[in-house]
Amino acid sequence: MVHELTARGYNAEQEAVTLIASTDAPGRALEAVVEHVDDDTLRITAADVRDALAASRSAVDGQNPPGAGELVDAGEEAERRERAEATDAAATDAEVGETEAAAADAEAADAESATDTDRPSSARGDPLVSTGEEQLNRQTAPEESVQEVPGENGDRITAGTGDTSGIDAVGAANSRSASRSADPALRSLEVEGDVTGQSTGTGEYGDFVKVFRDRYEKLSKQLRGRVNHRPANAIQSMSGGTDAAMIGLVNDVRSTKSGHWLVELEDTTGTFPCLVMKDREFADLVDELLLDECIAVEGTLSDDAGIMFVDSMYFPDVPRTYTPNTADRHVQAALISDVHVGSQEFVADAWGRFADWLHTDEAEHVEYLLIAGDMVEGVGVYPNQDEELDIIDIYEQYEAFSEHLKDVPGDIEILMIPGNHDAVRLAEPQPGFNETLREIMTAHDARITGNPSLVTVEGVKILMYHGVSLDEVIAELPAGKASYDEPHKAMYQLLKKRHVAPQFGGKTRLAPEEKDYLVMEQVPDVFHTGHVHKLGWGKYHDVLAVNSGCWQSQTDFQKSVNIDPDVGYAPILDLDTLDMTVRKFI
Ligand code: D5M
Ligand code: FE
Ligand code: ZN
Repeated sequence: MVHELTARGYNAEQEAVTLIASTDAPGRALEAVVEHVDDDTLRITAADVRDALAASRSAVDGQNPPGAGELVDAGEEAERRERAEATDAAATDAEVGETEAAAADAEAADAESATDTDRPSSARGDPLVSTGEEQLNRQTAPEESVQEVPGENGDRITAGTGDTSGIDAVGAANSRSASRSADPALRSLEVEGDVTGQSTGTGEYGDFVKVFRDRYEKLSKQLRGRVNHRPANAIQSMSGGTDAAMIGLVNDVRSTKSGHWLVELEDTTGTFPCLVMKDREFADLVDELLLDECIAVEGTLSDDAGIMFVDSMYFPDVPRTYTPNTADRHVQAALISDVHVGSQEFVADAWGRFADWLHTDEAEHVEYLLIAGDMVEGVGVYPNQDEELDIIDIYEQYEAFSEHLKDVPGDIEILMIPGNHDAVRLAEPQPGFNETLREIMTAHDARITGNPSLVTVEGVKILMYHGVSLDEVIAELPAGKASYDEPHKAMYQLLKKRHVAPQFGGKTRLAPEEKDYLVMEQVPDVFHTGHVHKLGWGKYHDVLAVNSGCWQSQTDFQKSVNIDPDVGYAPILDLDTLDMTVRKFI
């Protein structure tokens, strides 16, 4: 929205942006506003927007496109269910068939109710309009003051690395910020490695060959400088007792009768068996191996040249000397995931507090919101999931999600990738949402890219990946190396393997493409995942790994398997220092 306005040569008050974004057809509302303001206007104010919307109302009244009507209806319905107790005048005002013009009305009703002391605080998010002014009104109305809910707005956890024990809860000031003061022109956000629109795979055998060749190409390049490797077919014809090295994908890992490990490696020419003796100091690295990851080994061939005795093992890894990039100014990004709108367990009130906090002075440097998948609960994702659905229609779920997104200040840049609950193909890499879903979510102008995507925000490379493979890493590795309580350690493993989902054929479904989008060709500065619904962060060779928790309280399934989710946290990342603060909204 802000970009659209600047592209047309306008500056805008934050409230004006929020007002436009909160209408059901922001694109049209924006056009109406731009048409309405005087030619010499440079800065669009909230009053301009209200005038324009009111003026356009008479013009469009009675000739609403049916789509817009449905959208309002669904949004309102969702809102009603979530805030069943909210029955204020503005909400009932929002009848089916109203367009953005009606938003001005609802907004006006809202302004009137500022002095209405009976107004329930749950009316925070009017179905059509959630404005800065409304938030201001809340502050001035004593019965709705934040003191009623002490500490809930942005409790602060200081971020050490990897240690969530040092929780430091600090009450947050809650003053309103008029707008993000920084010049939007300072912002930059670029996306690489996004499969959206590039998918060519047909699932044929040849595609699988291609994608594994590409994986091998890219990852072996990382290892080539470290060993003097030979292809498998060359090693096969070497004489016994010679030194050898090979780079390959792990094809098989077996323990031998005497407790040693036989690791079979495969490259483009064949396979070769490599034996890791149980008493070698690196033998426990075998525990970390996942099938199809790429490693290098060095060793000596047996007398009959049929096997290699491994002396050292290498992973593509992040160089220990890696120095992360940082932004040139003090600016922050909120990293969240797993919103799960449409689930009965979606915590709408915590989300509301988070969105409210984003409007405060304290959050004035938060200029980006990055969401790592599972926007909605989806339909038919797991057996018996329907029993816990609040919204059963997938499109209505996205409409409701879109409504919640409108609570986020209009001048925050949003980027999101899909997860396994979202309505895109399950196999990874997952393309970004299709046109229909994008249409539903246009209100906030969010960038939508694939899972995974490498997002460079003001110079900081943030690898966003939903995280389905984390389940597998946690299942396969010993608890000390990866667990649900320390999801960032599972992320360290992926960084070490330089691949977001190494193991093929398990829980993680892979779609073969021309190239392997799941390889980390570049070292990210920040690795951001979700999926396991646990909060955890820490640094691996100076790369910050963050798993961002969720906005869904424990489901029946999670209860049955003892998953205790971390709900309602928002990790806030300083892009200039890569320090992180976690805020709690529950
Ligand atoms: O998954 C959230 C976490 O819970 C993730 O670690 C998978 C696990 N999970 C949740 N439901 C199931 C079922 N039914 N089977 C297996 N694993 C499950 P999310 O996909 O984000 O809901
Ligand atoms: Fe999830
Ligand atoms: Zn998930």
